[in-house]
Amino acid sequence: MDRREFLALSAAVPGLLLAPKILLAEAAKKANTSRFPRPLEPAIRDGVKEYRLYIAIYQQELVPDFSFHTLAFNDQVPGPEIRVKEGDRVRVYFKNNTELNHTIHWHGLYVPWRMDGVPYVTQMPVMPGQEFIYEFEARPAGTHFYHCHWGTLLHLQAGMYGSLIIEPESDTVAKRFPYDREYTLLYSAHDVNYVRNELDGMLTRMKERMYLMKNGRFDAERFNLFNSVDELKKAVRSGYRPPYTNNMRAQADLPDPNWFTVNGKSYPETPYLYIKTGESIRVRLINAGGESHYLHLHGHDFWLVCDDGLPLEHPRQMNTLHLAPGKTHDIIIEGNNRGIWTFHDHDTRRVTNNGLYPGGNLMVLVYEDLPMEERAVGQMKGMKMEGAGMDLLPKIALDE
Ligand SMILES: [Cu+2]
Repeated sequence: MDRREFLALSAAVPGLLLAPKILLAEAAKKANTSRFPRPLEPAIRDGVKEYRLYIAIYQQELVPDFSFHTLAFNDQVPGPEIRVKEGDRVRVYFKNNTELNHTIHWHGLYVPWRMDGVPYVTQMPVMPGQEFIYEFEARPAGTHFYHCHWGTLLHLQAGMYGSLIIEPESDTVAKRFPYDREYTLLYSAHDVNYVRNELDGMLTRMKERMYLMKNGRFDAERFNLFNSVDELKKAVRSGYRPPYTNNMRAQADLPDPNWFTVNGKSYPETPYLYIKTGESIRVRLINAGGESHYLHLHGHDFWLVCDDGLPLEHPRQMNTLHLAPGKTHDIIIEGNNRGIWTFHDHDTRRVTNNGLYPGGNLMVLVYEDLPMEERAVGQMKGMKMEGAGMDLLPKIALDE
């Protein structure tokens, strides 16, 4: 196959993924359920909901034929969804099956401080091979998430995040906006080169450290380990150079994300939001990454109903929502404008895959009741195009 043939094929095939007739096929709808976080089933012991989470190295495919190495809870990116009722007693057995340290932080929850998952502040890191048991009461109700709090700059974008939904005793959102179905969307941004280099470097240092420890030749200073600020200051006075002094070395590279995901996938693998005319859907938006997103829905205003899991006293309508890092927002979309509509970051850098548009967190809201005669461009009124039956949505030009 020459380049021309390849481009012709690559332009045609991903475009087909979004062709309306395929989007609306039963098989596509069924396959779409795998694009949302999988719920984790608890074991009930003495009235406590017990969950088992483990962390291991995993390979996540972002789009066809592009994978990167990640750290994943239970071999899933995002991690499995934990869904409990307000006030439930929750126990999580967390097993570390990697060569790196980790913890779990319960973002937005009122846990006892020793359960907060901040290494060296609330607990010792969960070291390779160790298990740590987290236990807390599920409060407050709402859309939350969990994530690793060790080496967060790396571990968070490397896949260590998952949704944690606490259902309220009385759902004020459902009372005011009765909804027919709901979806959870976790946003993230990844510098895959950074993740690869960092994971590589960390594993190498870890091996070296373990070797030196075993042979009694471990030097804490060489690994930048100090028991207190005073100890660090003393070392500096006697000639130790902290790694952040840039006069001695190049500045550390901060991640510069080049892949943007929703539920661990980039367009055209992102999930579809299915809706029907007259239905309302609730969408739980979680920003588990380090970038700000400006999410815009075409053809509709939606209702912003929750902020950080807390129901708003005065829900308001909008079509573009700022989802800052660490935020969760719940929105209600009312099915009142039949069609196929894009829902995407209006910061257009984030609808690219390694710099190529379209990609990233581009998604589609799909009306299941779109009539057959409206499904192909060539049959739309007032539009003259060659080749009847062309796709409604842009094809992917991989070399643009
Ligand atoms: Cu971690």
